[in-house]
Amino acid sequence: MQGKFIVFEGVEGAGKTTQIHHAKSWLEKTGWAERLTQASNLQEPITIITREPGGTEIGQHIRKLLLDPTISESEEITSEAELLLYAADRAQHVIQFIQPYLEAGHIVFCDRFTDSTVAYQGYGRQLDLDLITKLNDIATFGLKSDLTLWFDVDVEQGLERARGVTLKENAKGDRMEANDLAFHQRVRDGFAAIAQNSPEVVTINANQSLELVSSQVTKVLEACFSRWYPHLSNPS
Ligand code: T5A
Repeated sequence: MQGKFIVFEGVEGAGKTTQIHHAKSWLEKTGWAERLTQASNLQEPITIITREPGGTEIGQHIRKLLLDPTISESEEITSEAELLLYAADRAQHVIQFIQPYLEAGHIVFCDRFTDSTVAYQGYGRQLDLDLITKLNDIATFGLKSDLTLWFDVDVEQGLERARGVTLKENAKGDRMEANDLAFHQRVRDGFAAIAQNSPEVVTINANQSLELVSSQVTKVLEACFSRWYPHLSNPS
C-alpha cells in the first residue's frame, strides 16, 4: 500500500510544527495509525515527520547555511544561490528519505515543500516563477503532495509567534525571518495565489486559538483519510 504525503505550509510562525504533532496524535488516538500499520505490514511507526530544509544529514548542513543570520554580515547569499540551495536540499530529501517511506506505505508529514519555494523565492525574492517550477520538477522527481494544509496567519502575528517576542523589541530571528515585513507579506500573498490554483491545498485559518486551528486540521484529516482508505474507516 503506497503511503500518503501531507505537507504543512505557511509563513513564519504559522503554527505548522505544532499542528504536525497534533496530526500525529490524532492519527494515533483515532486508531488510524494502528489500522494503517497493520494494513501495510509495517514493523515501525506509520507516521514519519520531516521538514525542509534539513530532512537529511546533507540537508542539515544546507539548512545551517541558509538560516545562519551571521552569514549576511560577511557575504550576502544571492537570491539565485538561495534558490539552488533549497532545491539541492529537496532533491536529496525526496530520493533519500521521502520516496522510500512512501513506497513502504508510511504517512509522511512534511514541514514545508515546493510551495515554500514558490512563495519565498518566487513571490518574496521575486525570482522567475517558471524557472522555479522547472527547478521544483527536477528536485522532486515529479513527487506531489496528496494534501497540503496552508496555515494562513497574519504575517506580523506569525513573526511575533516565531520569535517568541514582539516585533517592537526588534528581535531579528534567523536569516529568513530577518527579512522586512514587505517581503513576508509578499510570501503570504504567494501562498494565497498558490492556494487559489491548487486543488490539493486546503486553507486553514491560523489566526485563531491553538484549539480552533487544531479542530480545523482534524476535520480535514478525517475527511481525507476516510476518502483515501474507506475500507479502514472505523465503523463506529
Ligand atoms: N524556506 C523554506 C524558503 O525560503 N524556501 C523553501 O523552499 C523552504 C523549504 C525555514 C525557513 O526557510 C524558508 C522558510 C523559512 O524562513 P524554519 O525554522 O523551518 O525555517 O521556519 P518555520 O518553518 O517558519 O518554523 P517556525 O517555527 O517559525 O514556524 P511554525 O512551525 O509554523 O510555527 P510553530 O508551530 O513552531 O509555532 C511557533 C510558536 O507559535 C505558537 C507555538 O506554540 C510556538 O510557540 N503557536 C500559537 N500561538 C497561538 N495561537 C496559535 N494558533 C498558535 N500556533 C502556534
